[in-house]
Amino acid sequence: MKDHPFVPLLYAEPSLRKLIADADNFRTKMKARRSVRFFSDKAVPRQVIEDIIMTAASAPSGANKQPWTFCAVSSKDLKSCIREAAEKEEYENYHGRMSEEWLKDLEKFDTNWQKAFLTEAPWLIVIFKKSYDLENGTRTKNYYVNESVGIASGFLIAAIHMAGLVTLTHTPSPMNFLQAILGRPENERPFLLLPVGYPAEGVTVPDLVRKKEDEVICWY
Ligand code: IYR
Repeated sequence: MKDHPFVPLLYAEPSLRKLIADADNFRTKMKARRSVRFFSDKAVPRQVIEDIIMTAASAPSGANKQPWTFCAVSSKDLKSCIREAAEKEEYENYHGRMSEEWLKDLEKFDTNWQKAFLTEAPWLIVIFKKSYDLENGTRTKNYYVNESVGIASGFLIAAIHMAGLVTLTHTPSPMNFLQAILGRPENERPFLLLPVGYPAEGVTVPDLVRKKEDEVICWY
């Protein structure tokens, strides 16, 4: 008799036909995902943001510690504070902290230090990673924190896309200001900042090429 209970897996085996069709359909849907830097200010219901976040929070994590907090920000004041602080850092990045090679690599995205999407998008989701947990003042360990939060971030981006919204993975650097502005505890460190909403009308995206099958897959 085990001390820790197991429950049956909720699983229905698809037919071979459905397996092939579903994998192909999902690939096609996900292929249409693009990072978007220009947002409409059209409102997105809080329930949709909650659903998207809870999809992310269903990700696997080291020892199931779920070492993440998702801050969902719709307050105009907080978004302005975040934009101001992010632009201050990005100004420094674009004017000396980033190497010539890095700036050259970014040319095709036409980015600069200005981050209007931080106030235009109806929601900002800020993902925090917990390098350790604090339970009643005592530190408890988390494991594979970067891997876990990275996987959850992927789930989040997929959920945003599948819901019909757009996002961008934004990483102003350094981004400790997010911890201060959002009043997060000392065990939480900012991981990613994602504006979420509808794309601005007529928005364009860079004409990027994704690697082909034989460039990313090695079959053995
Ligand atoms: N964080 C900066 C710079 C930047 C860096 C990378 I790597 C990108 O793929 C895009 C931008 C910015 O957000 O502009």
